[in-house]
Amino acid sequence: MAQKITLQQFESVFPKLQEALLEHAKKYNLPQEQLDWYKKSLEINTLGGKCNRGMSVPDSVSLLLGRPLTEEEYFQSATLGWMTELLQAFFLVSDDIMDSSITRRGKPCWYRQEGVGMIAINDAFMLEAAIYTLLKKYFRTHPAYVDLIELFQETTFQTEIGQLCDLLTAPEDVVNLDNFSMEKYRFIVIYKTAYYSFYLPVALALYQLNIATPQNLKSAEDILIPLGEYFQIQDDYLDNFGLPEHIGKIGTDIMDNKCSWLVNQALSIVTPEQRKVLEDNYGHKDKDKEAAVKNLYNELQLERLYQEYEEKRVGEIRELISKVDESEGLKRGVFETFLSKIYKRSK
Ligand code: DMA
Ligand code: MG
Ligand code: MG
Ligand code: MG
Repeated sequence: MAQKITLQQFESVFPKLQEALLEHAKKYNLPQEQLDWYKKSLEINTLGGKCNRGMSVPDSVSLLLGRPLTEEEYFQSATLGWMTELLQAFFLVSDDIMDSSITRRGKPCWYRQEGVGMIAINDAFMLEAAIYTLLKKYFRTHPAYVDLIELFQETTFQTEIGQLCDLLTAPEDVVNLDNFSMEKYRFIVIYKTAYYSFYLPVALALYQLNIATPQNLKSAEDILIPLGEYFQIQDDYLDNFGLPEHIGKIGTDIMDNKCSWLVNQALSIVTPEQRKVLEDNYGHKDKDKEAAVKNLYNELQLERLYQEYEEKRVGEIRELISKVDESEGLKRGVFETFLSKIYKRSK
């Protein structure tokens, strides 16, 4: 039987990795002040989240093996898990600057913390670099070392093209609702979220066990990308309908002129008068205009529309999971676990 790890077990690996990263920086005689800064950035930006992505690496490895992990297997998979959390930290620090966000994980965004400001840009780069420092230290002799490096690099690029499309579709001060479409939306969310959040952890698990093949990677991708798309639709829904106390962040999509799932749904059902409300109020850094859009979303009953969508989509994903060919080394449980962690989430 596979064994699920707890957040506490997962977090207990972090200090060792942090120590390895600081030791690496010390080799360059980095002065104490900068070492302390790096340590603090690693802690604040990498810890304090749900760790769904990171923990899914050891969980997937255990499910694939069908038994609890040995200490060595656990350490390796948790280390790969923490690398996905570092990648996420790198994306979130930069995403919050680009989205002018206010809070993250219930605290001010890193770039808004005292004395940080645009130093956060360099901190983001250092969080990314930490992935490769750890890969080299712990996986240099692993048969899949090159595959692991390439996977992190490719996933990073995929996320960056998703972010590029997200940002270019949401220009500041030029609101053109004709720019939005569900087709563009799908591209944005598949690249900015689905690859790094869903495909990456499972691909890492397959590589760790040396059982990755073009076939099983493709089968995993075929389910994990729709799962990731559903996850980002939840994120967009929660941006407006979620509680900041639950999601740890304050929604900014309306003011940021984002090509969000909600605005696309609204556009598909509005009357000409309601469309005018969107045209006049969407995409401005103005609380009253934001409130007007929120009122319209309520009038259009987008909350109900989302709940209907969720039921339909989850049914389709369950169907996909039921068809997984386990003879390729995959296990349905890997995908079921992902789905059960996010179904009807409120945070
Ligand atoms: C998430 O987009 C994508 C990345 C790569 C962080 P988002 O801006 O909707 O995320 P959040 O709502 O967490 O700021
Ligand atoms: Mg954001
Ligand atoms: Mg963003
Ligand atoms: Mg969001």
